Amino acid sequence: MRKLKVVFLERLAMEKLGLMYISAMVRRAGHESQLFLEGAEGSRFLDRVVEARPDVVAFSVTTGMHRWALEVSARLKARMDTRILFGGPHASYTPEVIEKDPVDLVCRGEGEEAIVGLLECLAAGESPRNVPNLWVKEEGVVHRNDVRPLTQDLDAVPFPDWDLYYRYPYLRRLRSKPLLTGRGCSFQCTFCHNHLDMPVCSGKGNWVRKRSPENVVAEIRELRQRYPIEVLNLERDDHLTIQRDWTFEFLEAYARQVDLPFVLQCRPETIDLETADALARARCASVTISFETADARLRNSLLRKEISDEDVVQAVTLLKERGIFVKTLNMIGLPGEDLDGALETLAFNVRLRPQFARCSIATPFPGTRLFEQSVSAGMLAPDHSSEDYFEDYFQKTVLDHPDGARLENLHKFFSIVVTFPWILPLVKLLVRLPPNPVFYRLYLAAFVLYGSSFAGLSARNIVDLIRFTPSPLPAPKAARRSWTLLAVLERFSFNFD
Ligand code: B12
Ligand code: SF4
Repeated sequence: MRKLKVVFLERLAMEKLGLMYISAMVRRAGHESQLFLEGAEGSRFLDRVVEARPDVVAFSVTTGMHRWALEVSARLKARMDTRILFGGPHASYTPEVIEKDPVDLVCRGEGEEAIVGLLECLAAGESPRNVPNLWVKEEGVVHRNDVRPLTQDLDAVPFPDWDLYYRYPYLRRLRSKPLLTGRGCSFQCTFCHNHLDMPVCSGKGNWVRKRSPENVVAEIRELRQRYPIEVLNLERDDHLTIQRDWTFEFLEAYARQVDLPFVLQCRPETIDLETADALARARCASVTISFETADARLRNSLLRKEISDEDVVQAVTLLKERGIFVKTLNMIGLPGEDLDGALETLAFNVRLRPQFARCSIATPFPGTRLFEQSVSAGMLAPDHSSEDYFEDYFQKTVLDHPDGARLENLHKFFSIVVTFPWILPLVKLLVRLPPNPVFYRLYLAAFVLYGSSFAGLSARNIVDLIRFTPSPLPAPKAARRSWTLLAVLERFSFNFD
């Protein structure tokens, strides 16, 4: 069999587990894989790729960031003959991206089996046009394949190929490492990827899947043997505590076999007395809960969160009583929400007093129900293009919002006001000014402060992250390097002894 080489390209200065899983499969199938991070490679980024002579250049794309991938692909294709493969959320929900010039292949849904199928065909000199999950463009014709059954036994998937990312020393030495205990969430929130994935995978097996606690613990052991790690990041699971029996079994195994603080993300109604106690026993350092908005009507009819105020208050109280830090996730600028509504969400957070209140600007991604709802509300053009999205949801609203500018400004001050509520009267005046780089910098500074105080980031970690973070695409000058840095700091936003 001919040995092939897959080169993954990334803009983010941090790990994507999806790519690590795929890389592990590439290697298991006897092929080579390598990753180049734009920020770390600097001006030699593209030269390094060309020198690596890849058979396939692969990207994991989100909506907005895909423009960077398109641009890099076009520049690469001008310099070498290679195949360009897009996978990840934007490829799954907007596979039509294959119509863009430089893209040859798109993977919808899970990529592990698809990439192996692709490499098998290429190694045998055959066309991959029938490989499930792939859309394949050959001589201008797009071959669209169905999605294969979902991987049901996650224990059978090899552990992520950590070296893909941790060959970069600045990532290896970061104190927290991520891990996934499962895939999928059964709720149908209108802004989230889950309700998009479910129909694509309908009839293909259970969407919500969990690894066995033993398999997770085995991965933690191996991670600890190979890399420095002080906190385990379980925040990448959409909803860690989704299955009650599994949760207790896992926390019990964790408390018995792993002595490491960890952070997670889950729905608030799953935190009752018993769960909170089990979390504390297992050394849980922080729990992230998202209720998005204080307006229960918007939360439960527009967003379909199915979460009550009481659920939130109970979870926050129980966790804080046990010394577990609480982080909330909020969204402002929803269709139907004005500045007063957003201020209510802020006030709710002030009452809850979480250790950190993260806020994003509501962004309806293509395909989501929230996108349709925004179109119906007359706030988004039905043909709003993927090309019009920012790389992140920390900058501007994509909605035609009457309160847009003031909401964008409030977003910049949200976390700061929750920590220092006495500045609210001043902020109410400031939000009337036009959005500007100073506010953005303040927002960034709050994250850095938060990141370094709650995350235990060393000064070196912070310098590294800023250094290796590339600038965003169309962004205000002041936002240079900010967005990824925010994401990175967010990634390390945990507390530990
Ligand atoms: C952890 C996380 C992050 C982390 C790490 C990023 C990452 N993608 O790993 C951080 C904090 C950096 C982050 C940032 C952002 N995120 Co995020 N994030 C997630 C989250 C919760 C988990 C990702 C994960 O590990 N999934 C588990 C792995 C196994 O699945 P996967 O990544 O999808 O990969 C599988 C397949 O997609 C496929 N695949 C993926 N990549 C590739 C590549 C190839 C070549 C192939 C063949 C297959 C393939 O195979 C993988 C294995 O089966 C997801 C929601 C989710 N559960 O997926 C949101 C999610 C990906 N994020 C989202 C968003 C919006 C963002 C931000 C824009 C937010 C912001 N900061 O403003 C940024 C964009 C960052 C970027 N440029 O990619 C959206 C994307 C929506 C969209 N239409 O693009 C999601 C889907 C959440 C949502 N709103 O529904 N995120
Ligand atoms: S509960 Fe969370 S992960 Fe589940 S669908 Fe809603 S937003 Fe997505």
